[in-house]
Amino acid sequence: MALVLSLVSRLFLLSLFALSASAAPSKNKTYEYIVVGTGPGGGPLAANLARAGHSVLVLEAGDDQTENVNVSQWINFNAAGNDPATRWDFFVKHSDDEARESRYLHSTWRNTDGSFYVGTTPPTGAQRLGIYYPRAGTLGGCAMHNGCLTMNPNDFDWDNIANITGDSSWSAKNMRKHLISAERVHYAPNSTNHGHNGWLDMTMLDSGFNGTGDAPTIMKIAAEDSGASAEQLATLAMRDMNGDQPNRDQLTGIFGGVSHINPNGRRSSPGYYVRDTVKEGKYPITLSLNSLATKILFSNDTTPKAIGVEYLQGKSLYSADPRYNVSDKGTPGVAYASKEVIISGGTFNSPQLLKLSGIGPTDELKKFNIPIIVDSPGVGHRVDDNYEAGAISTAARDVKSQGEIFPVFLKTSVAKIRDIYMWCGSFSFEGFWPGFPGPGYGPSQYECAIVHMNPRSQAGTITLRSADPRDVPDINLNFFKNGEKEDLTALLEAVKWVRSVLAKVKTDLAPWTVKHPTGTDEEQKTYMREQAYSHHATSSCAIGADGDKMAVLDSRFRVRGVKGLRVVDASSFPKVPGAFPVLPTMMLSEKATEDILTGR
Ligand SMILES: Cc1cc2nc3c(=O)[nH]c(=O)nc-3n(C[C@H](O)[C@H](O)[C@H](O)COP(=O)(O)OP(=O)(O)OC[C@H]3O[C@@H](n4cnc5c(N)ncnc54)[C@H](O)[C@@H]3O)c2cc1C
Ligand SMILES: *[C@@H]1O[C@H](CO)[C@@H](O)[C@H](O)[C@H]1NC(C)=O
Ligand SMILES: *[C@@H]1O[C@H](CO)[C@@H](O)[C@H](O)[C@H]1NC(C)=O
Ligand SMILES: *[C@@H]1O[C@H](CO)[C@@H](O)[C@H](O)[C@H]1NC(C)=O
Ligand SMILES: *[C@@H]1O[C@H](CO)[C@@H](O)[C@H](O)[C@H]1NC(C)=O
Ligand SMILES: *[C@@H]1O[C@H](CO)[C@@H](O)[C@H](O)[C@H]1NC(C)=O
Ligand SMILES: *[C@@H]1O[C@H](CO)[C@@H](O)[C@H](O)[C@H]1NC(C)=O
Ligand SMILES: CC(=O)N[C@H]1CO[C@H](CO)[C@@H](O)[C@@H]1O
Repeated sequence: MALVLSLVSRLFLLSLFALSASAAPSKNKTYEYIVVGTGPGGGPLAANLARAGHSVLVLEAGDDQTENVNVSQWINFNAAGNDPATRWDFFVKHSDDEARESRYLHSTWRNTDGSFYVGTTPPTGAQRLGIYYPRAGTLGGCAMHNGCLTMNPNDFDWDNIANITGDSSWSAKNMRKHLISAERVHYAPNSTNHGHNGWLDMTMLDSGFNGTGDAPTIMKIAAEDSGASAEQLATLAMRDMNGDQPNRDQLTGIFGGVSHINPNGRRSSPGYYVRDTVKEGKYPITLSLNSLATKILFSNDTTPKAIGVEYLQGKSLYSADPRYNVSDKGTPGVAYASKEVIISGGTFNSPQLLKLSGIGPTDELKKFNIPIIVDSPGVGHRVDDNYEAGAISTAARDVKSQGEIFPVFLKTSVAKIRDIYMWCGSFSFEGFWPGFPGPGYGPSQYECAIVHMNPRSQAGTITLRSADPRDVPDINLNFFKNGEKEDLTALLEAVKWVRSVLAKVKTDLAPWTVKHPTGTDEEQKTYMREQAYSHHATSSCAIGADGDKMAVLDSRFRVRGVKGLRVVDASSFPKVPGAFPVLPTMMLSEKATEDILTGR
């Protein structure tokens, strides 16, 4: 009886605590740290700081959908990506060339009745929105609806940050410890170069290499066509994508795909880490959901210090949210930080918030009468992204598959290190639009989805449309502005590699019918130049060298020109890291934790 009672009262206390821990911040309360955004950048950092005993207020614009099955069951990721409960709809341009934009096959338009039209011949009266670019405005950010694929980037990508900043803590060798601190690896149980006690479950996807479907046939040829032998397939298929093999940037061919999923198919992500840190009830963390940060507040010192954040409380207050209602204006709030404010709103929102708060290019801020705190021309500039393209065909019969995929790296003739990542299987993925990825090509479809890891153009811009924090910014990714020739050569080589593998398949899957891209080499390049897509935008508040006026941050994530303010998320990378940014962003969050806790 006593036991039961004490259990009941403990549960009661726990729930009371959890309630207060997740309630809205009281008026004008001061915390040591305020973190804006709970994605892969902000989420782990906020939880880590609280676990280290520091008081943290976390402002997250979205709500808690961690038990929505679209989100929690990884396999539902396409439904999650379309779920209005988590979705933020952005629309971007790939260039300033109107004619080129109008040839984008999945351009999205708003019909007069409010619904979407996707295509190139819109009904009369439809308003062009642009190229759909999904994000998630929810506890855990885009890691709550993404595909969960991870890649520790090429060593070059980390070493390059060390080189440009002169800060050796960014070396690939050192960054590995931040992978280890985050992960709980399930596919390498005894490995000493992986973590086993972290918050991030990591499993290896089944590629079907030893299954009864068509995967083994295709994979054996792929192994041979990438310089190995068919007999090595089992070893290659289990090869660790996130290992620390010597000279790994030169390793090409088939690898095992690693994902942030637990062994039962449940998504593992920063959203769960933050939620559980609050739930445990023993850390000084206050999670304020439905709270859209609108302005960073500064002291009037010669070098201004970030002292707090203004926000609006209410559901769906950001206009990218499909449930947005312009007449629901939210309740204003303010909170103060005695130590630091950390912005982790993601690549589109972090630069928007800096600009609204007076940090950005002077000319742009003046247009909107925003008082200038720091003239920082790099905010919202040099935005980077992976280029993606799908080499897609249909087979002569249905492909036997249970949805398995296998990853391949290539090093093309224009690169010094591996520059292409592909994942192959019976699916169709040709970009994003409302309702993606459908309708597809039926059960005979087969695709290698191509990711260009090191695009040479880095010229995207994110600019304010207005001074209204609920408005979305203008986004132009300026694809292929520089290095077009080399990047299209690399993409075409990847397509040709896929074609050559499929051409060697001698089973009744042959003959294959090419769907995209088709035609001569030049026609295929033109197709990819105009139809390439992306969903890994980074670098809009980038780290860079002292003396580089476009460097928004120093190597410790500190916003140049002010005190007490950092940006920690995908926007902080000087260049897009590898093929998949989610793991590098979580590693960056772990690194920022160390920098902050050690007073750097
Ligand atoms: C459909 C899809 C699939 C993807 N698949 C993969 C994949 O398989 N592998 C991979 O590596 N990457 C993938 N990505 C990309 C990856 O998820 C992102 O690069 C990553 O989540 C970026 O993390 P972040 O912390 O910078 O930003 P985000 O994840 O965007 O998080 C930002 C958070 O901040 C909140 N926020 C923004 N502004 C404010 C504000 N003003 N006030 C309060 N809160 C705010 C948002 O609600 C959000 O929760 C995918 C992305 C999408 C959209
Ligand atoms: C899952 O997402 C779809 C949209 O993709 C939505 O229609 C459905 O209601 C969502 N399911 C749940 C359980 O929220
Ligand atoms: C970093 O700098 C060293 C020394 O200049 C050079 O050898 C190396 O190639 C550079 N690495 C990267 C990734 O830029
Ligand atoms: C890991 O180590 C344990 C205990 O030493 C051993 O039983 C197990 O077989 C090892 N697993 C692998 C995959 O090597
Ligand atoms: C395929 O190989 C994996 C890894 O070695 C093993 O766990 C699995 O049981 C194998 N499956 C089949 C069908 O043989
Ligand atoms: C800074 O000065 C302005 C103008 O005098 C004032 O409105 C503002 O409250 C001051 N801010 C702080 C933090 O003292
Ligand atoms: C928007 O909110 C207003 C005020 O709360 C309400 O009257 C209106 O019906 C809402 N509009 C929609 C489309 O829900
Ligand atoms: C407007 C207001 O009351 N501001 C106060 C909020 O709390 C901080 C820290 O306690 C004070 O310094 C402000 O004056």
